[in-house]
Amino acid sequence: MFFHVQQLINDIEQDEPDPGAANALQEGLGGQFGEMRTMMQYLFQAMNFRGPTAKPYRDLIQGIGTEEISHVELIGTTISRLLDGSPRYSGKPTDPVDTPGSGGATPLKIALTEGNIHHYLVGAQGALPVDAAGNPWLGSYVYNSGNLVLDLLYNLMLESTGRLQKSRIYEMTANKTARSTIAYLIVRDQAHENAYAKALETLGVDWKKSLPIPKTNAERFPEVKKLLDLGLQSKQYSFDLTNLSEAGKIFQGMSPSNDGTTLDASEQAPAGVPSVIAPERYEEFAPGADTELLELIQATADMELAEINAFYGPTGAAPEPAGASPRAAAKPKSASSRTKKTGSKETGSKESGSKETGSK
Ligand code: MN3
Repeated sequence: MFFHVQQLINDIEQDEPDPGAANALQEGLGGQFGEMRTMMQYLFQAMNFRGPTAKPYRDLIQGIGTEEISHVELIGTTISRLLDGSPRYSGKPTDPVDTPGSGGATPLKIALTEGNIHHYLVGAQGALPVDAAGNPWLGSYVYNSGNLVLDLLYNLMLESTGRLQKSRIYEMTANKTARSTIAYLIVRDQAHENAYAKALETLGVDWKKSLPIPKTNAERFPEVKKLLDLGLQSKQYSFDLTNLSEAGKIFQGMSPSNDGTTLDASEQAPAGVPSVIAPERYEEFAPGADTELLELIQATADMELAEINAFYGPTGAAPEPAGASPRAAAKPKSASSRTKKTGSKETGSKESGSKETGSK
């Protein structure tokens, strides 16, 4: 089962709205080689996995699949941020998106000329499960043959293509909001390339000099360089609260990327950053609350909440999983200190306040 932490896996930098960049990022979310596919492909491969002795490979795929859920969340949130407020954007007069109908009778006029009209017409300045050409995400993208070597080969191809496309998107936009997320995903794609390449190495493949794909650590992208200096291309997290993952048996030793680094699977999860709720957008009727509804919403927000004992891990005495090793003793690694900090009330109201008054 899955838990959710009210944090984003990486920080999204603040910058101007940019509907064109938002649409380019849709390929990284709902495209054939996007985050929705990596998430679904690895989760299906993990669910359908066969061969109990191959558990380390299942755990590796499962752990990466779990990370991909957070990548979907990160890139989707980034697209929303790039779109949010773009119709009434009034920043630099030279900016090409500075042609809103703000204050006039057509506040959503921007939808006719910038990016994807569905971002304004179907959604309310938010991400959609489609690619950059508007094609809906397809379940048939998911590859799961049940043959371990074939599945690992496809996964390596998927990460490499994702990384190639993100490197191209990086070169399409200088927007800091877009680039902060693209850079992070380029580096994490490389970590996952390393993971699948290493898994194939254990099965007899010798990569020699083919990796990474594309054949660069992308250090010439400054945002990527920063993350490489932190070694993020050589880490894989377990995302495992039960301490049962054996993925570290595979993700260790020298990196197949030939960058002189050692693979490290010792961390449960990255620290993450607080997530905030986007402000209301009146021109989209979102969330569309009038005075009466707002009073009811406020009344709910003001209600007393039962105290939940918040910590990372299952609450009750969990049944021992079949075939579990003695390591199975569930031991949540992080305690309550982290979960309580980001109250939704607090961050929600702060965000809508600051955005609406237009600090731009
Ligand atoms: Mn990913």
